[in-house]
Order: sequence, then structure tokens, then C-alpha cells
Amino acid sequence: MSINPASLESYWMPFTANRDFKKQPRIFVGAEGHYYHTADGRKLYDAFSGLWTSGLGHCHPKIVEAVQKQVATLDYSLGFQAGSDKVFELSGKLTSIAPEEFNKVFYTNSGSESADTSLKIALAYHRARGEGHRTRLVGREKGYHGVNFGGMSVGGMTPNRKAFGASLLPCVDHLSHTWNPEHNAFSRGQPQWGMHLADDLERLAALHDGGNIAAVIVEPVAGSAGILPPPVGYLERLREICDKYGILLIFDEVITAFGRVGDSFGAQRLGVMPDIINMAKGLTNGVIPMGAVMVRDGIYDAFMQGPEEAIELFHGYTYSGHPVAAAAGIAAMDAYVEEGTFEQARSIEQHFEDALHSLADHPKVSDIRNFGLMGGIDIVSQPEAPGARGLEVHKKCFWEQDLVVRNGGDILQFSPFLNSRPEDISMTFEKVRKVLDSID
Ligand code: PXG
Repeated sequence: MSINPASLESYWMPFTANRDFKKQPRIFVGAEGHYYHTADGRKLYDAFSGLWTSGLGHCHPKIVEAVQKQVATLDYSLGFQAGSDKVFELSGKLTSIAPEEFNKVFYTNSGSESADTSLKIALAYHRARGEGHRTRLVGREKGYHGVNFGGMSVGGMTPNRKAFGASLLPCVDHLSHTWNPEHNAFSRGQPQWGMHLADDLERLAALHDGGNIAAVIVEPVAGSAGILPPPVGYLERLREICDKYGILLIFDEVITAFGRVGDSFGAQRLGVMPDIINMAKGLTNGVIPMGAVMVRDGIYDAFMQGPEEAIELFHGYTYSGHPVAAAAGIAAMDAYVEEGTFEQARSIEQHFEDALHSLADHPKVSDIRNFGLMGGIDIVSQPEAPGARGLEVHKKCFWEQDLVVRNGGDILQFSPFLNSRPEDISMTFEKVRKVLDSID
């Protein structure tokens, strides 16, 4: 079955070089376990587990069954002033695997919506406590918090911001990012250098008066920027400064939650507790769009004042807590626990790190970083065409190696399945080496 040319042209693809793609489209028609299927019968190994989404593998039978059952039982439920049984059940499961002090969940449909929701909760929380002057938000260079206006404003990915610069939120500052190849190239896990960069927050607090800052948002391990693990001591220092000035610390765990770094959340693995945790992707194993924002004890309570019949937070989406997504979420949470997925992920981390860093000697490679089951390889850019080599590697892996590898510009990103077989991880990097050998 091939796509007819008119249909091919009808679709404006996201984050895609549309014209280039449509010359030689890469289209999947099915998936199972660790493989994608194409219409001409090829099976491609997925080295990115969806888009950081599908750690348990594609079409997990328990999730498929739960979704099929739910869609035929309660397809949609009013979510305002009412709710489905499934969304309450999922909330209980989520809080049971979260850090102890996280006991309330608010639902969204994506990581971008989680980012904006968390910023709104932070601003409204301070206001509810009589600190409405805390209006400033702090993000970080190279941070990625999705594509909505709040997330873009605190995010620090230049290409996502440049067309919208004049319309981004005011009152936003950015900490500097933590990648400096002079000091931390080819780090394995958390780099030793860079903790002092957290003092940027102290500098901003001095400039604006710490009492005016509402929240700081960071990814515990920056993902889209090419996997930048936090320097040793960095997150602890951010936490300390937030405590000193009464600033809320938001961890965007859209990538790092649900086993990607060997625990339920990065907060647990890294031993630093934020005030708010954002999630999406692995919440349903990527099966149905769903995101969520969890808050630590005390935040929800601050809103629970005034008349009991009054809505406490004017925020929500038509699809917040959608029952089919919630059913997928419940099945995913059950699978994570029953299959010991997070422990399994941790048990293959060392093999993954060694396989990833085996490419360090390649002349086309300029840096490699990893944490948990997140890995990034920088390839040397073509002088006049940044990003061209990365895309070429992606395409060659697809057409010549039956391998799906994600490139963000000239950075190759790896997100192996949480239940990967070590030999498949080795195979991935052997194939990537072959492709790197074959490019100009
Ligand atoms: N926060 C983080 C930390 C993310 O990684 C989002 C928010 C936005 O989520 P939605 O669901 O709105 O897309 C993300 C998304 C990549 C890549 O190549 C990663 C994302 C999106 C696109 C590409 O690493 N993550």
C-alpha cells in the first residue's frame, strides 16, 4: 500500500523537513515490540523507542487490551465537575510510585501543556498565598519545555524561539546551560564540572530580588538539547537557592519519568526533590496522548480556600484525564510494576553506556553524553550545512540498516527500550558506526 501523492502533499508534518521528506517518505504502517513495520514488509529496529515514549515496546498487549476495552465502555467522560472511574484510579497509581510528598495530579494532553500548566500553577500558588508579586519565571538555555507560549518562553532552544521572539512571555530569565566541552566532553553520567553554574540563580535573585521569582523550571537531564546530564551537585545547589528565596522548583520530567533514568522519576534517581513534576510520554507508554503535573504536599492545599462551591483553579482541557488515555496509563503503570521495568532499565545502563561510548574514537564524533538510558552523540557538522550530516545518518540508518535513529540537527539521540536486550544495544551502535564510516 503506497500513499497517493496528493495525500502525501496534504500533510504538513511537525518538526520535519517537509520537502526533503516527501521526495523519499519514511512511513510506518505497523509496530510490534521493538520494531516498526513498513508497507513493503521491512522491519526496522527502533533505537529511539517511539519519541522517548514507548519504553515497554510497541503495542504492549496489556495496554492494547485496556484501550480496546475502555473505548467500548466509556469513550469520553465529562471531566469538569464530573470524572471517569479510570482517572481516579490512575491518580492513585501515579502517586504510589511518586516521591512520598507528591499526592496530587492534574492532567493535560502533552508535555507542552504540562509545561504551561506547571507555570500557571506556580504563579497562581504564590497569588493564593498573598505573594502575587512573584511573577518572574526562570528557565535555562538549551532547555526544552514544548512549543506552547509558556514553555517556549522559559525554554532555551534557539530554533524554537527565533520566529516568535517578540511574542514570548515577559519577565523570564534563563540560567546558563551546563554543556562546556572544554570541561565536560565525553562525560559518562553526571559530569564532575559545572555545579557552580547553578549559582546563576543566586545572581538572578540578586538582580530581581529573589522575592519576585515564582519558579525555576529545568529538565533534570536536558533531553532535546542532546542529553545534558546535570553536573554533580548542580541540582542540589538549585534546590538550596530555591529554598533560600521561596522559589518553586519545577522538574520537567517528560523524558526522565517512568524508568528512563532507572527509577519512577528522575527526582528519585538523582535524589533532589522539586516542588512540581511534569510528565507525559511514558505515562501511557506513548499509546494515547496524555500529560500530567504533580505537586508536592501543600501546593494543592494553598488553593483550597474560599467557598467550597467555587472553582479553585481556572484551568483544564476538554480532554484532561480522558478515560481511554487513563486506561492506557493504568495498564502502563501496572506493566512497569509487574515487569520490574525500572530495575530492568537500570540493569542495562552500563552496557548502554559502554556501547554508546564505543564510538568515541570515530573521527566524525566530537562528544558523547549519557545518563540512565538516554544517550547523545555529537557529530562534526559539515562546514556550511549544520544539521545535514545528522539527517543523512538518520536516513542512511533507515534505508540501509533497518534502524530508526533520531537526529536533532547534528546530534544523534538514543532512547533504547527499557527492556532492551543487550545484543540489540550493541547492534545499534555497530550499525551507527557503519553509517558514520560511509558518510562524507
Ligand atoms: N518537555 C520536555 C522535557 C520534552 O522533552 C516536551 C516538554 C513537550 O512535549 P510534547 O508532548 O508537547 O511534544 C518535551 C518533548 C527530541 C524531541 O528529539 C523531544 C521532544 C519533542 C520533540 C523532539 O528529543 N520532547
